[in-house]
Amino acid sequence: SKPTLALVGATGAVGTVMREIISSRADIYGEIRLVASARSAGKVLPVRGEDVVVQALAPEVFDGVDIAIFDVPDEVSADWVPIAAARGAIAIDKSGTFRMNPQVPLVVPEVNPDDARTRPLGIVSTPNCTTLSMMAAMGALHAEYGLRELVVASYQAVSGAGVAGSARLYDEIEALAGDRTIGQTAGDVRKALQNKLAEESPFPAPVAFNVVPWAGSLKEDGWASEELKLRNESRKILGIPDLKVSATCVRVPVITTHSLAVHATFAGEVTVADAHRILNAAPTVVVMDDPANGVYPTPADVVGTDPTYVGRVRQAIDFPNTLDLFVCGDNLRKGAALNAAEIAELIVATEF
Ligand code: 11C
Repeated sequence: SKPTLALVGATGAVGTVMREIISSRADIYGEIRLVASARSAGKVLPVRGEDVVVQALAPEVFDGVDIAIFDVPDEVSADWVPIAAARGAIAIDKSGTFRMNPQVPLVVPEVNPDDARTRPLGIVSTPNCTTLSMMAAMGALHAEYGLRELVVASYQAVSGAGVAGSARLYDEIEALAGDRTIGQTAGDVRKALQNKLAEESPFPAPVAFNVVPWAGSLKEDGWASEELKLRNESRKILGIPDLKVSATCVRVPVITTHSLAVHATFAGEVTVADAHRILNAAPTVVVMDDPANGVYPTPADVVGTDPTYVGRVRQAIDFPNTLDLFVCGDNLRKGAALNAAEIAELIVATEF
């Protein structure tokens, strides 16, 4: 019989996209349960064209569940993912809680599908959306060239911070719209927002008319958690424990779709033509790279779609083994819901 699926965090930014994705892909599930915090319990939400009543998170909701996809804050996953696994569900977790646990595989189906088979804790983790946004492309290039170093700058969309992140950018733009004097004096955007918006921002600085060199929480030596996740998760997914990685994560006024400027160094010399060939052969990567005709990926042009887009591929002038490229990926789709759905599909196809 078809497996029973539970979507935990069904009402959040990713949960909403998850319901859409599950509804539009092959119908491989029997029952689908929607689960959320007690606050959202009782809501009726559509999935696969049916209205489903959201259940409050409780141990019993996992009884009879084969696969539980979690998209909830780290601390909620820490408590509830083991409960789901103990009740017999295969838990696919989007939080940061278990990703670096050596007993938990961290899976991108295009890159390391076989890792999903070994799950001593009954848990599979899905990576951070910033890491994921470049992984299909980097995995393909690594398989051919042997990746040695990554230097990355991210341009992260506000929906990476959830529904509150998107709401904040819309609110800020609305609050500042029409004022053609704004953005010309130090601190004027911040001051105007303090006067006009009562709610506290999820971001440490204005994100409208601005870029913010910060994403995540403060870690040692001044690193932001997102920058360390990019390093640690890339190493684990690609299976290169000593991969050299350095990242700077930046929040930009984009609603959805993360972008990354990547400086990737390989074991030997690389060419743009060869990189195009490798990337074109990767089924989930789309190459948009014709700058003479204004063709390169931008978040506004690719948001809401599934592939990883790559453009601006250049052989670094002073580094013969290095490619510079620009990658865009929808942080709610491949960056989150889609990758989790693909892991579930992989497990169902091979084990059910
Ligand atoms: C952001 N990438 O854009 C983050 C959100 O480890 O899954 C996801 C954090 C994570 O803010």
